[in-house]
Amino acid sequence: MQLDRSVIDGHNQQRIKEHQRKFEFVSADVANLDEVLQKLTAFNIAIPSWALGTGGTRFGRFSGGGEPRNLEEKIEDVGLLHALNRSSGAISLHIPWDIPKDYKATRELAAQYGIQFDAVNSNTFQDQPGQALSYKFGSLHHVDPKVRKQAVEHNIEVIRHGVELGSKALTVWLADGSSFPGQLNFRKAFQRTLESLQEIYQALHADWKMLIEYKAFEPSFYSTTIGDWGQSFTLANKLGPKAYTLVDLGHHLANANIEQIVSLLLMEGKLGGFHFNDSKYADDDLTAGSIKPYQLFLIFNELVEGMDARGMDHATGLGWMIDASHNLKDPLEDLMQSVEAIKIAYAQALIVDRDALNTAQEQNDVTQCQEILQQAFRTDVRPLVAQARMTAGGALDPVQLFREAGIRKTLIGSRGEKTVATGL
Ligand code: LRH
Ligand code: MN
Repeated sequence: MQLDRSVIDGHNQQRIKEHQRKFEFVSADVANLDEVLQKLTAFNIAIPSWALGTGGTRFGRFSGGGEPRNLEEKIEDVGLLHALNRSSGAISLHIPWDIPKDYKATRELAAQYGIQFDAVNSNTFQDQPGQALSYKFGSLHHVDPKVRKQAVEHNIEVIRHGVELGSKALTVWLADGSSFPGQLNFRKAFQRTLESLQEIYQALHADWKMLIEYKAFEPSFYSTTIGDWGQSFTLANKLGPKAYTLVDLGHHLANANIEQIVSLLLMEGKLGGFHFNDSKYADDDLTAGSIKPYQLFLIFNELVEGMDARGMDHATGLGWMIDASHNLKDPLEDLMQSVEAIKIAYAQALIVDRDALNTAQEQNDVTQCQEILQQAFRTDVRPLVAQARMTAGGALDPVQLFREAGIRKTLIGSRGEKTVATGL
């Protein structure tokens, strides 16, 4: 479904007065306004192909209507998001959930919507129909070299799909671990994982990255072989310059200081990208910024400081992706809220008075340090994000326009009430 330009213009026309009043108010105090708006306009977050339908838990799944039935409709939905917020210009595919039937047609459809292909994700955490060997006891760390070989070949096949689509990164997340003490030899499991990743690493093209995603637990409930940043960092260092860590915000133990982890991985040149979401308890995969917006701001505060220290381009220097699951909300509304929350946190980090903060830190003026950070966090930057979005051709209020235009109703009309999207 293509959104007509006039629909967005009409929506913005109704809101322009109120927007300009709020924009003038906040921008009056933003010293680096043009830089902030330029950076916000350039900042896009990739949409996970597996989160365009209703998610579920083991206790149930309450599907909404009009969900994408295939890869083509998933690309259309990301195109819709991008038309509304001009900040979702890429899709991250998960293989085998989204195997393209015709690479050329898939590339052309994506180009039609201005959508690129971000990292491709392998899947050795499920057994596929007709699969020779099971991943019940793991994949790259499995005791059986035949199972490891099967998993390595799958990852190499995923790279092949990515190359055909113009992707430049492979994300590897492994459910490999154990659920009972004694079940696993940790040394052998880690060494086998490293050797398997080394074989996959050899298949990477020169301009590709391998993003190693760590996770503390689930579905393994005693140990996870790549369970924290340290294990992912160690593997990335042993593998080589094309290997990096991937930080999924929901994959940490309670109260982990994620912004400090991000600061170190970035300083060491081994931070590859993010899976943004939020959580109260575990890997809840909730809307970004919906539970801990201050943490999201603090993470972007470290990113802006650390990326500037390395002279990295904010928009292209790291992999920016969402990884969420929508059990209750309309998937597209939830994704638009996540993109908005991420850009708000980024905008707040861009208006932090870095010189004043540096001076206060060097003087151990703890109170002043907090005052400076919270001045930025407590600034309502939404008009800045909206201004960047509008000048890029988007809607001033994407969620409201999605509703006003009755887009979900239209999708249900063309796809039906009971359609189910592949994914989690
Ligand atoms: C694992 C994870 C990983 C994906 C999966 C869909 O929890 O975060 O990134 O492969 O979700
Ligand atoms: Mn993830």
